[in-house]
Amino acid sequence: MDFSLPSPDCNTISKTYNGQINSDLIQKTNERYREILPNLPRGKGWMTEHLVQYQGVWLTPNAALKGLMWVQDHFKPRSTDIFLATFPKTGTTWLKALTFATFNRTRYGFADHPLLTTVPHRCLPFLDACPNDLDGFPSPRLLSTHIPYTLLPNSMTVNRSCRFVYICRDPKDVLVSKWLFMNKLRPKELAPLSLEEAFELFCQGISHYGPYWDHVLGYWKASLETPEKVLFLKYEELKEEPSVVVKRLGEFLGHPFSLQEESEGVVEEIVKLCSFENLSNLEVNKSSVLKLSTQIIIDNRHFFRKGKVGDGKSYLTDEMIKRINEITS
Ligand code: PAP
Repeated sequence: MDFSLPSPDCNTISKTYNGQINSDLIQKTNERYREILPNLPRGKGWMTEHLVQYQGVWLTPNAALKGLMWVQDHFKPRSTDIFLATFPKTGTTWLKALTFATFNRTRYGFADHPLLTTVPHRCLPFLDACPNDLDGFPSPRLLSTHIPYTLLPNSMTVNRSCRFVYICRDPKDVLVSKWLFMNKLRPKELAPLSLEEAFELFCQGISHYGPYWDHVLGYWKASLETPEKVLFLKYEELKEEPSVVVKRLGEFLGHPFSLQEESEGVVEEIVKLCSFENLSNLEVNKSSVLKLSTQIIIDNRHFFRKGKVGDGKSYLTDEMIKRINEITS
């Protein structure tokens, strides 16, 4: 299996998909993008100068907006597709590792597992980056997305063809994790974002794929309506009882753990393999980089900071905590 992310450069929407998209259609999406961009509401960006608001969600004007339009216009889901859906900084890296390891557990041994030498982000292609070679992936495909449930095309949701694993996290921890991460990636020519600014933006919903609360609610409602299609997980529960959650994940993915696997400790092996302590100390995650596009290259180590529950509170004032809790309740 090829673990490399399929050419995710979104600078132009120029990729063909499954050989089914003709250039006229791509051209139309490009034209629509150029037409709408100047008129979209703008907000201050975290990693880029601005974010733009499109269909109620805040996106980077280049990669994320083009990615969403590409998905809405051109993505051809398969009924067997399984998506790992997340809001950034809620546990994507961890859940990618757990999902990949659970799904492929009969394929790879733990001693020479691909996750020992591959950053989890490379194991699940990122849909929003307009991958153009997904047809090479055998079914069922494991993919990832940050797109809010309500903005996904009907072919993925209304017809209920795809399955989604979603993870949410305490917004205080998401905000702080995101603020620290984004400032590391923020171009030198832009002044660092202060915590106060980041807090205001986050509360107003102006953050990648935000508002955060709308993102969570979209998947939460879908999980209530069709629990067999949307598995809704919490970072905090995963920290508390990883084995219980991994077993639920196995069932949802259609690969429940057998009694024999349980007695042989396979669940615990997966939890250990994907633990923060293990992943963050691997050479690949300490010293390699993830190239998301020609402009965006991220040190893998930035995906692993503390991996704790409640760390956000130590950065925020009492007033900030109160306000964010009020929005959440
Ligand atoms: P992404 O959106 O950039 O992919 P994502 O993986 O969703 O980021 O979130 C990163 C957070 O998950 C970090 O949290 P922190 O800043 O509060 O520390 C990161 O440390 C945490 N994380 C990464 N891997 C793991 C893991 N194996 N177990 C627990 N937490 C993890």
